[in-house]
Amino acid sequence: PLPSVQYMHYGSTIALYMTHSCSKLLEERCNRILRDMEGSLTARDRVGIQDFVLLDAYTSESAVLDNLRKRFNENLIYTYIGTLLVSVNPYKELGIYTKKQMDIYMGVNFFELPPHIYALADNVYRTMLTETNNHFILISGESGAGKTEASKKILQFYAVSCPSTKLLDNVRDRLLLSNPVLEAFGNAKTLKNDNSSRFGKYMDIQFDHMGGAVGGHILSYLLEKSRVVHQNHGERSFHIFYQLVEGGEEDLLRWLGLERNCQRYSYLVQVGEVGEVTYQHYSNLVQGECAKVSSVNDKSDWKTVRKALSVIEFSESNIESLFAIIASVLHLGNATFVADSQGYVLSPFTVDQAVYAKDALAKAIYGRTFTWLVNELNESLANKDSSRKTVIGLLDIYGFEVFSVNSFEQFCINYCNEKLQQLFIQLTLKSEQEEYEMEGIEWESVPYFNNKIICDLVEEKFKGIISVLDEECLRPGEATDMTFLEKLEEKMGGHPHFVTHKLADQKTRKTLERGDFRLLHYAGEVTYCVVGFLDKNNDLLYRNIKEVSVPRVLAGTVVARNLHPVATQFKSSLVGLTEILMSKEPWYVRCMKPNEGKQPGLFDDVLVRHQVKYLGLMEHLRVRRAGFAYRRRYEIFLQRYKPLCPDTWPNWKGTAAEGVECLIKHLGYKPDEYKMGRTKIFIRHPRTLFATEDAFEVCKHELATRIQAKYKGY
Ligand code: AD9
Ligand code: MG
Repeated sequence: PLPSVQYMHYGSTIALYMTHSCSKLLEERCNRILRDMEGSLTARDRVGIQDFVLLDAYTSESAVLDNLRKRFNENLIYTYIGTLLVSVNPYKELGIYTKKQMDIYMGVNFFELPPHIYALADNVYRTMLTETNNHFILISGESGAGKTEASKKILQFYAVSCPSTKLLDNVRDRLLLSNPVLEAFGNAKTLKNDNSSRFGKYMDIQFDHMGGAVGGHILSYLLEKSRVVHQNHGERSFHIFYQLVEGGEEDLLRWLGLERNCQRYSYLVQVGEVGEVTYQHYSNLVQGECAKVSSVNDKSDWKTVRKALSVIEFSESNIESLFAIIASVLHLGNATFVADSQGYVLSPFTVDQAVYAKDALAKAIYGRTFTWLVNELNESLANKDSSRKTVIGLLDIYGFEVFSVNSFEQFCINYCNEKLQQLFIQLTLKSEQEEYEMEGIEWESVPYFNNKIICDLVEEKFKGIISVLDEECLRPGEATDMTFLEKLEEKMGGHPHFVTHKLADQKTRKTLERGDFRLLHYAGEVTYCVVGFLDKNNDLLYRNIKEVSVPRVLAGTVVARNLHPVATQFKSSLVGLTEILMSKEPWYVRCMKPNEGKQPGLFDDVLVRHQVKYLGLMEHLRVRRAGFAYRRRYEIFLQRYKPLCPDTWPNWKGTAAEGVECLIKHLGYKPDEYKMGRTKIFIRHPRTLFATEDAFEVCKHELATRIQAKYKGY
């Protein structure tokens, strides 16, 4: 028979004991774990504890911080809070993502090995298979904390660990290669991160009932298009432009009329700061330096992207068109306008209007190309077979960010993070505690900061900042960014999370300009400069550019009214996303940044403490510690485990709750290990459930042996 391995947490020490006799292999496995654990016990002072739930001083922020620091200094970047994974960006290669590591984590109980992103990925995968339901992994943290890397590690783990056939390998390659393509077109160097996601990404990986990855689907959220025509000092445009110029083959560049020199393209050369109206700058070619990024190799990335596009089966003609479009954006950026009616195309625009129209066109072209690209990827990842599938969704969005000047883009990005924090709160702190209440489980509630107040401030119908912005956008010619700000002051004055120069007290006023508004986000204060808000929310193209089929440029600067302002569209897409997520089982990865300098080995206490605070880790820990790791409806629990007790097997006549009561009595659950709710059983520690699962495995095994013996000789 199979052995049962149980782990007991006595306070913070871990003991392991075995019941049943073991096979050699399992004995070795157990001994290895024992050795590791003994080692980790003596080394505890040095390497900290791998699950915060086991921390003696679990209510102390300093103790949590100490534990994180200890582990970080030992290159142990992962720590659990129950099944939630905390990850601290090491900013260096750790050699912990090898095939060998993947093998170690495959199919092993979650708490048996040191915390790892692979352990989480494996646990989600196996839960999906046993429970045949859908899951999602919410990866959050501020810009540069390691979300995108985490999502790639998870995808790679599935690619290696899932069953393999020729057909499935094809899907696997496409899933993996969609990443470099999307990153090339949707990521860029910012001051926070050399490979910063400038769009939100939600990716479903679809599995068949055998656990094979059979398809995928990507949803993308609000790409930061303005980056195409303007980047802040020290930042870059999307990677693909540099990849093409630096890495593109001679023939290709000749065909596209491009020179191998980023400096020749005004869209790739930094100009001004956000908020400055610098249209005239664009007309002067070659401004300043084009940001070179030491951690990014455009040439080799070009090769990867080029190859990926072929594997994903983009046709050669589509690939050519794609690069022609990218080149056309660069060429467009170099177009200049002069106020002279002699020669030249005659246009009713002023120079500024012409430049504005040009930039709008460039942004529109790039934005639509990106949408097209995502559609093509989805086409290629689509699973044509209609059999029942379960999915694991990966959510990797742009993280919370604060720059010295923040604009409409940061407003949208930070609002998105606010929404995800709200989702996290709802799913963990709020619903968890409400469930105990509903189930009649005695519970001392844990207070937490609910950021709903900030979400409402931004998105509330008729009242929120987005509504005010939309209203102003409906008054072209009259409304300006400043009238927008005044309206905000009128409506939001007195709100505890909103302040402007006019509304502020004397001390705060000194830190604000007249054109600023400041939001107190859950993750910290951000001061937004209103310049450009109306314009970016409208995202208008001059109508005559939209209708380029009209042969002549028509007189007048009529603009098409945008019936779907950007922020409102974004808001609805986030509502849609929340609905998608709410229908699935959640798992969390909370990523943290150890320092602002992208430095390995540097643990900035103040910075990390701040993240521990706003990520709600302390509250989560308290709820976890006091709460129950596992809960199941009586019917489901009984159905699965009833073979373990002669009284419940094969059929139980009474209510499901009574059946469960009888079953767990037989299994010897101690009173403090579980609680019976109105409709569910709550189990405090995973180990209790593991023991039951192990017993179930033994039982299945015995049953199979008996059946085999019975039919021997038939
Ligand atoms: V943003 O919100 O998209 O701006 P992310 O996605 O949170 O941000 P990202 O995953 O891109 O951050 O990580 C930033 C950089 O940190 C990476 O480019 C790596 O250089 C580095 N990083 C992150 N995670 C790891 C890791 N597990 N091991 C080594 C890492 N380096
Ligand atoms: Mg990212």
